[in-house]
Amino acid sequence: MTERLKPETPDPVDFLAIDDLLTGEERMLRDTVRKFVADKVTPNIAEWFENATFPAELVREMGDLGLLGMHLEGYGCAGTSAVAYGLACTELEAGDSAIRSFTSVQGSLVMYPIWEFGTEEQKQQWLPGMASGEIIGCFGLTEADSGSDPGSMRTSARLDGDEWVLNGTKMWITNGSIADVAIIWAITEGDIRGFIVPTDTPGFSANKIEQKISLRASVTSELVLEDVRIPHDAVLPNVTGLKGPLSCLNEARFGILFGAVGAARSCYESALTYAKDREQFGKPIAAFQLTQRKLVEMMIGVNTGMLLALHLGRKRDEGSLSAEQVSYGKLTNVRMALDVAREARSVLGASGITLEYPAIRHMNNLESVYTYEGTNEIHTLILGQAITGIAAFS
Ligand code: TGC
Ligand code: FAD
Repeated sequence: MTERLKPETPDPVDFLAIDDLLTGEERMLRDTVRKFVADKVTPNIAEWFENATFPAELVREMGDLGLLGMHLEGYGCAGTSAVAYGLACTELEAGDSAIRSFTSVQGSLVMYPIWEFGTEEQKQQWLPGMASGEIIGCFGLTEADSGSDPGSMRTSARLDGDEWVLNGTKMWITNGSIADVAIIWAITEGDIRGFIVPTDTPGFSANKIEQKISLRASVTSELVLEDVRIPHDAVLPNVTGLKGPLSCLNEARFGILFGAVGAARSCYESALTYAKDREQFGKPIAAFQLTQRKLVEMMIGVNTGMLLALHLGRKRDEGSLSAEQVSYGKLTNVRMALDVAREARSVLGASGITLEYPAIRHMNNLESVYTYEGTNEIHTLILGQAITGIAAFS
């Protein structure tokens, strides 16, 4: 312990110098995505949010940047590390949770099951077009009466000659009304199976859910399947049971635990800048102890959230990450991000209720992120089961 401490004050945002823990390649990718968000998302996101518009024109660009299915190998996918995928999610969600959501659904919930559980023909047919952004996918697991408990789903699939016939309704489906293809999870004789359903198949329809106050720049839909007939080889052959969709959720939850840090960082940066500029009682509001406490709590949240994400990402890259540890990250970082967003909103005062600043938009978005991909309560119970050995879901 003879080394002296560094005399420089740490960076106000990357206070723990977590950047130093990234490789040059990881920093380069992160900076590329950060620039994409700064150029294409940030200038327009308030308008998209206000008008409830998803920027479909960005999908091809995300494909060109290699962001779609980026952690998968082959079939036109970039084949990056898990950490690189996570860092991209952080930057995309700093722009808006809707943009990260799109990427999660496309890569982790639609491309991943085809890549992991599909035949070679299915991979060749769907993955390259999805990686480039020509084909958009959605993931139908949740139903109106089966949210946290997807095992109670009622959507059914039965074999009729050499065709599957699907019936049922899926609810709250991201990308539903803009998707070219849907992964539909349905009950067959006794077990849950996954099906690749082109959305122009007769009997398939999607209804956009209106009047959302959260994730307004993302499309969320109800999917209706009425005697939808698809070929017998449209089933994902290499998985049966709930572990099929739950394996996909592990992938997407991993992206979220990184993504939430981006939303939190955006809120913190905005509050910090504002607090240094805004004067009341003759001095910047950043000079008040109560404001400094808020800023410090936000900074700690962002930095510890990033450290946690990076730790879990490194574990994933070395093959030692468990699903329960993903739950730990999703629960902790989304809760942190929501706290940071609410605190940032308060620092911004009245200005904080407008879309001129990002805090209230992130705050509203994060209410969805808190609920989807396993609610805060479900992840608490997953952790409870992990430490006690007792399942308390029902
Ligand atoms: P349980 O009996 O515990 O397990 C059934 C089978 O699944 C296996 N399993 C897993 N496999 C892989 N990964 C995991 N994380 C797994 N968890 C469990 C398990 O081993 C078992 O396998 P087997 O071979 O014995 O059959 O299942 P359960 O019915 O008691 O439910 C457990 C529970 C509650 C944790 C699970 O159902 C759950 O996670 N519920 C939350 C549902 C959820 O997260 N839905 C998300 C829908 S998609 C979405 O929200 C997209 S948002 C997209 C965006 O815009 O970003
Ligand atoms: P419920 O399961 O009804 O839960 C309501 C409340 O009860 C929650 O607080 C919950 O934590 C609590 N609760 C439930 N069970 C328990 C328990 N055992 N113990 C204690 N508390 C419990 N789904 C998809 O399949 N694909 C998608 O693309 C998709 N995108 C989405 C996009 C958005 C914007 C939103 C909001 C949702 C999306 N979902 C999607 C659905 C999402 O996964 C579900 O909303 C989520 O799983 C929770 O289900 P639920 O809303 O039915 O709530």
